[in-house]
Amino acid sequence: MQRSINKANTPSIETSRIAQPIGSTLDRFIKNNQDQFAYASGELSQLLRDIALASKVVNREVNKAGLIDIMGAVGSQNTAGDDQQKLDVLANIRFTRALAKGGEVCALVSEEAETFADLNNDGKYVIAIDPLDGSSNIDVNVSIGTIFSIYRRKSPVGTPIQPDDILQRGADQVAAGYVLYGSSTMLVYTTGHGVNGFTYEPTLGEYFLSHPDMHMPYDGRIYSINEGSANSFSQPVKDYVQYCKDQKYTARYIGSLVADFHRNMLKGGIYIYPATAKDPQGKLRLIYECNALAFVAEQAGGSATNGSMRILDIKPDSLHQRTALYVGSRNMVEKSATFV
Ligand code: FDP
Repeated sequence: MQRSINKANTPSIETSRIAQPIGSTLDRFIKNNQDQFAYASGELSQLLRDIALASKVVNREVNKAGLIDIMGAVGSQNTAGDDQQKLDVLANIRFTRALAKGGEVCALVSEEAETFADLNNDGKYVIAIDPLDGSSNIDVNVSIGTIFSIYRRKSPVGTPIQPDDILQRGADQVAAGYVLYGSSTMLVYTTGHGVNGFTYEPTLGEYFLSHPDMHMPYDGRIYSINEGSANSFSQPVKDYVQYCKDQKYTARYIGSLVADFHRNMLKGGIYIYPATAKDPQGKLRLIYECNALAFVAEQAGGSATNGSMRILDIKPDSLHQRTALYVGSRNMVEKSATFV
């Protein structure tokens, strides 16, 4: 007997899930939104493309970790005195090379280098980058990330770079974002007009818009802090952590800032790296870690402070300056400030 097919309930191949468009490519998105930039001459767009390209190369290396000899320490230390991992060094080379080739960047500040790289006096932009954040997670296949901040230089184009070009407040960023090398690879960025997230499709070699106009939940129930260091927290920080427990919040700490931040972006939560006895100024770096995430957080409706002051208002006085960081859902960050 011939089975009757209810045509009305059978989706045609064009309307079925497999034929759905998967969102704009990053390239097209950047192009379509170029006129939002204050100085829309195309260089910032190219710079974002250079970052995306370098991140694809790093993604390839990260995915090969374990198969070829790129895991483990190099035997040297970075500016923080941390052991440099092979992938840290490799990521730094990839990003520096891509940004130097592009020609839009006059100076590059990186976690992996003592001083800034003087790239091209004709470049309009200064970039600060942590090429591979969460180094302690590299060898164990846990999510890691890249963090970047872009500033417009203050000194005239064509002249030597000045300290004021490098030591700008986070509020002066023209763009910032991060790449998360996780169960999928994502690039999330802002140019000061909201936040958009792109997921990498490795077989096509493209980022596609997967998380348009991201908003961080106003409140959340996740707190992320390394409680192993609790003995060296100040009493107010201990009190806030106790408050989180009293509220029956969930503790989640990956130990990769980008991954903890991204989860809180989607689900709501707070990430804290406070001042500790070991790191009285905090551990994280203002210029190439905290500023970018603070900018993204604020653009997504969240908040970021050092406990008492807005991160984006801090005027740095040195390249590798550290700060305490409280970042995440606005209501949680504001609540934490009533303790610390
Ligand atoms: P890592 O030292 O492994 O590079 O940015 C530094 C950072 O990781 C963050 O990604 C992470 O959140 C934090 O430090 C982890 O520090 P603790 O091990 O002290 O918790």
